[in-house]
Amino acid sequence: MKRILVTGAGGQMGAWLVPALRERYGSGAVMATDIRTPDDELLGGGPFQLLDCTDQSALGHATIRHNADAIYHLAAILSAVGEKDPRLAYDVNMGGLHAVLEVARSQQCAVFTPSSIGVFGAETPRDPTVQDTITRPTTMYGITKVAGELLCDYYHKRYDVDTRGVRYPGLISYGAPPGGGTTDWAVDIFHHAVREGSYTCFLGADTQLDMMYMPDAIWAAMELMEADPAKLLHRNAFNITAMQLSPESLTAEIRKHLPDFTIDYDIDPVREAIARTWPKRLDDSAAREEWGWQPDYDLAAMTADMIEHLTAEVADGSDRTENHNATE
Ligand code: NAD
Ligand code: AKB
Repeated sequence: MKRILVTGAGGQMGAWLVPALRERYGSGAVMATDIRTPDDELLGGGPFQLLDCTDQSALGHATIRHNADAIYHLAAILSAVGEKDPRLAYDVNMGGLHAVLEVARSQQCAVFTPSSIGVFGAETPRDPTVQDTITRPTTMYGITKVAGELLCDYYHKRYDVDTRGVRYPGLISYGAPPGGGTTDWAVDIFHHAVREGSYTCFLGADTQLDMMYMPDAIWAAMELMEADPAKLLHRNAFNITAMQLSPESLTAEIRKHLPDFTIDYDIDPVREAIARTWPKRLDDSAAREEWGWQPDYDLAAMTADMIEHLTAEVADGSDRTENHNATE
């Protein structure tokens, strides 16, 4: 029987991961925590505690009280917000992870930490980006993610903490809005397409990035944490991918459902510059070989599902579009 604590549970990923964990392990077995209180319905009921993940003492007490044997550490400052406030990104991303790993070491917890395509930089081959390649990012977010991968490796080798993680590409979902990343356009575009029929994009029309639909991202996190440890050679930093998108290719797919949808461009130089250092296409063969990763959703299936759900949300007035870390 697993007992799990989730940090940053009120964000884009937590809104999907917490209900999925609760369905698999039981509602009371999953303690959701965040520095802000999310909407009640977002996490589907079950225990919640306000918690700053950089506060190691509070995190330790919460872990002991909940008798947790695994921590899913989602709390982070994403790339675009991180470029606005690099100090905050460093403090939360490094301080939070260090606190989580120290608590995990003393309480014998397993740890899942998402890494990101943000670990790659201008010197990395972009198409494809193989598993073991140059990781010299140009953003504070990327720097904390590379350092985070190394820190997780260190705690595993030195203290035998069962640390695991994946490098997510941009994640697309309905439900909670995205938290201030370079890939947020691929979520925003759907909300605007369904509500207004038009979207002004902050990346260029042909700027291609690697992407994934949230149900696959959630499956990856849960499956990796259940995988046979003896087979995990790249335990803290598996490349995983599902699809490759540019604003113009996603627009073409959306128009199959909403033929009148229009897009124009008002390019944000900061996010465009970041995107041009990130992979166009990841090579995820290590994840496929070592723990059986494979995505369910391609571009067509993801687009159809997003539009169906957002159309229903707009009709019943429940769509959430407010980005809690909006960078504009
Ligand atoms: P998000 O910004 O939507 O959510 C992060 C959550 O962390 C927020 O609810 C925020 O309130 C919380 N938080 C911030 N500071 C905190 C603190 N000091 N203590 C506790 N909570 C704090 O991010 P997300 O999209 O849900 O990302 C989850 C993880 O996945 C992050 O590690 C992120 O780097 C990674 N990731 C996300 C994407 C993506 O496209 N969403 C892609 C790659 C990797
Ligand atoms: C961001 O754009 O910062 C995130 C990520 C890819 O890590 N979505």
